Amino acid sequence: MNRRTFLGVTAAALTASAAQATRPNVLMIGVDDMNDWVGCLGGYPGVRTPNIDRLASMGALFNNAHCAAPVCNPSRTALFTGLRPSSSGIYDNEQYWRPALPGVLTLPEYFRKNGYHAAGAGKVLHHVAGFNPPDQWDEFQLQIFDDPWYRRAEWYPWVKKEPTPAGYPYNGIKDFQGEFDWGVLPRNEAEYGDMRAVDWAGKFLRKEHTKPFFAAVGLWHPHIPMFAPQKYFDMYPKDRVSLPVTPEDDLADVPPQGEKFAAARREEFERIVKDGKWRDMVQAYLACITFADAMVGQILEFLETSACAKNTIVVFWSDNGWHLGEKRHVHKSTLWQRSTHVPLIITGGPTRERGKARVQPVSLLDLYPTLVDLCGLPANSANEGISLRPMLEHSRAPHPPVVTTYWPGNHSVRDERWRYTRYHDGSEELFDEAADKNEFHNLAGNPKYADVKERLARVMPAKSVAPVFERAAYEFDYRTYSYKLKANH
Ligand SMILES: [Ca+2]
Repeated sequence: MNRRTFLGVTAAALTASAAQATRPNVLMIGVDDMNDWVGCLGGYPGVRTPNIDRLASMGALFNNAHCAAPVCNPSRTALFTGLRPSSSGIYDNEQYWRPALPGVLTLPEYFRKNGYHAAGAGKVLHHVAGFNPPDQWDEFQLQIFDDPWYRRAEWYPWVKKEPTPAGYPYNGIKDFQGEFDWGVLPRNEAEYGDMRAVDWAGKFLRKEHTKPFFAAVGLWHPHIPMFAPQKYFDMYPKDRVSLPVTPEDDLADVPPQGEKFAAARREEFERIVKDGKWRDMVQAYLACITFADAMVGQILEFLETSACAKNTIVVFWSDNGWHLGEKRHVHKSTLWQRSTHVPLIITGGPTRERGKARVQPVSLLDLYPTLVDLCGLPANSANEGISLRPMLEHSRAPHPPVVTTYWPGNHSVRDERWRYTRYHDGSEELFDEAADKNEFHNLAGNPKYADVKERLARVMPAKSVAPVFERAAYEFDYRTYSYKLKANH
């Protein structure tokens, strides 16, 4: 800068550009359907997640973190828009958020508007065409799937279709079609789809950056199909894999709506059990968690050996949890701990008391305002979460109870000790997580706990907006990324 230019610049502009130059970068690492079977969360003794555990030791582990909705699209939409499902009307996987929420700025859009470079790879927002508009990003590398034979052209137009391979389904369950498969693919570790997102992260982090960046790497694992290299299966010999505890009468005290959520994929669970494959499925899930952990480790190594190592906030999250037979259910989409409890770690920025777990409840909805706060950007008044900065600075800083919502009027609230759920018909569940972490005993009918229920009910959204149109209501053009509501809507 020559002297003439220098004199022409106001002090305020100089301060602003100096702030701009020193703003921290953000590196998000998202995983899919990873529940609390993570070493540092203690959900499954014997699980191997050394890299995620190391990340937790370097920053703040939120060990009571919950998704805003217990399934991919509404959870990720809430995280990236900062809006609750009950405010956005995005409750499930079939609902496009973009045409329903015109004018809403997602995290990458907000960071770009404030001078950041926004970049990503893999499954960040929901993975089906129409859910991740490219205009949010300066650069984005799409998800590369391990099962291209399953990916229909109208949902995944960028995927080159391949014939169904010999040996499919790899889990050996005859006629078990679709996405729910597991096993070892006949390929090297480096050839798995998620490794392309890892490669992307390496290239991106080693580049010279002229602007601060917001980068998001979305790993598919341990989402189904649960494919991983043999060595990860070998870490969990089948005879040492333990199954979840599932009492016969566990659903007896669950209201009909809860039972309905749990029954949505019951056929698949029963088929897996009938074929003697339950333990195999648990083994595959563990293998995929450790595979995901290894990929997280590689991304962290890229960061740590890059020029941006010191000035990058890392956020690690999973969009929702996963059932492996608890309450006779596989998949997610319930309002129990198995579906709502997720790993969440933040390092860098103002984080103190590193390695110390935060036990107060937090929501993935809090990430938007947290990152905006940590990077010194103006607050987005549309955000419905709360900045976690106080909890980063002080491990015992308080946080109000948090809500997970699945379809209108079904809310589940967590505080440090309790889970209180109220379904749309007024039916209820209350679990004492300190005494009953498996949520076997519904205490909602016990008058002794009326005050607990009343206190937790206060944070439930008073109203749930109607669900927005499902994607079948639109004609979506992938080339122009435009949505046209069909005539009959
Ligand atoms: Ca998910």
